[in-house]
Amino acid sequence: MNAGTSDKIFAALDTFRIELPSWGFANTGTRFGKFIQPAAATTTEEKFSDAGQVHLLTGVCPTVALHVLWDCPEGVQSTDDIKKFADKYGVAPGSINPNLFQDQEYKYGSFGNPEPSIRERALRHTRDSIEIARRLHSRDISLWFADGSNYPGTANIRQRKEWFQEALQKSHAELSSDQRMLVEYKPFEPAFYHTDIADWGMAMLLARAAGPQAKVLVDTGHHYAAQNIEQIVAWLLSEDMPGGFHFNDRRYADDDLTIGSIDPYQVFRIFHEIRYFEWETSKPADIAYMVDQSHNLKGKIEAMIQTVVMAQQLFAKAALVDEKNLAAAQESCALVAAESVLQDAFATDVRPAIQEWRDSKGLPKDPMEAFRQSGYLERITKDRAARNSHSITSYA
Ligand code: RM4
Ligand code: MN
Ligand code: MN
Repeated sequence: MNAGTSDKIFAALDTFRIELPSWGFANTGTRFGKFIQPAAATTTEEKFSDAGQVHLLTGVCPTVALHVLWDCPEGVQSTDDIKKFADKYGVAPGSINPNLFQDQEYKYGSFGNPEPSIRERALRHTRDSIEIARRLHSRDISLWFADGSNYPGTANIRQRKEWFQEALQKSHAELSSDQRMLVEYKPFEPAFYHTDIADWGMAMLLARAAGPQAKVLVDTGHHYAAQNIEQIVAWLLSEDMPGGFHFNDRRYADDDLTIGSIDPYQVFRIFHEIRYFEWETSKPADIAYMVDQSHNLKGKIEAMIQTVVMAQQLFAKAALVDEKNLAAAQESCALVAAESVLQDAFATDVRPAIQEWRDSKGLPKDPMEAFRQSGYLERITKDRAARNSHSITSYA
């Protein structure tokens, strides 16, 4: 590898940060069963401790996303504790995720519920979440809705769109000037006939209607199979609308598998579209990279380290795309040449350069090995096993 190539990788890695989800460290499962891991985190403090460990070894995960219902049991009052955990474990609170899907009241929806008092309750929870974010100096409030219906004719789709618009506008009005609201979409699950915010176009229209600080969040698992996600990203970039990513991989539905485990080329293509936009416009894209994965069978901390390492590799590969050559090849319709620019970058083994980069930052060259050597897993397994054997809760 020549010096120019490793310089490009170093420069790219210097800018790359990815947020960990608190819920990725907790016990989880499928609708058929929960598999309890003795080392799983059951408290917010333990989630901070585990996220802190991943950041300590990788150096690129300074923030942890919080789910309000699962991580802030006392609501706004929980923020004092959370600040303490952040100081103690060396990771700051990141995006704040209101929970508008779990309470019994939300059986028929939250912002889209026909009952005004439930829409009001959902708005109150969103307001509280914005206040939590303000107290924690978190910039992003990340909104995902389970709202939808299971059978044709059972919901007034247009009316619900109006309700969503109204509630999102009211939520936007609560934001401080430095905060953002991210609107996530998902085509199905838990609703199986219609989902109120089913795709990027719906999310974008609603975000636009809500106000200038509202942007779209792309969860890579929230598309129909075969959807061209990087095209969505390119369109959002050209509309100044991407706000963040929830990364995970999938084979069938919203599988929440490890990034790059099924289709690493897709993640590379997404990163490439973002970098190509930055190269062409000389503007940094203001996008938060976040992980949204829950690992049922893999060890949770190992899975997160594996995720971060893979994300860095794919980002570094995307940094090797020769934009000038690509633009020229596109311009002259040199199809094979253009495609090869991407393929050459993707085929480069960036791992040695990434190891050097870690070394230059005083980080372990191999974070997974360092984790296995650290004794952390043995320690938490001992501390947590007894409690976990009685616990069957997921996420929280
Ligand atoms: C949803 C969506 C949200 C996440 C929840 C747990 O499918 O991806 O972002 O907060 O799952
Ligand atoms: Mn998500
Ligand atoms: Mn999801």
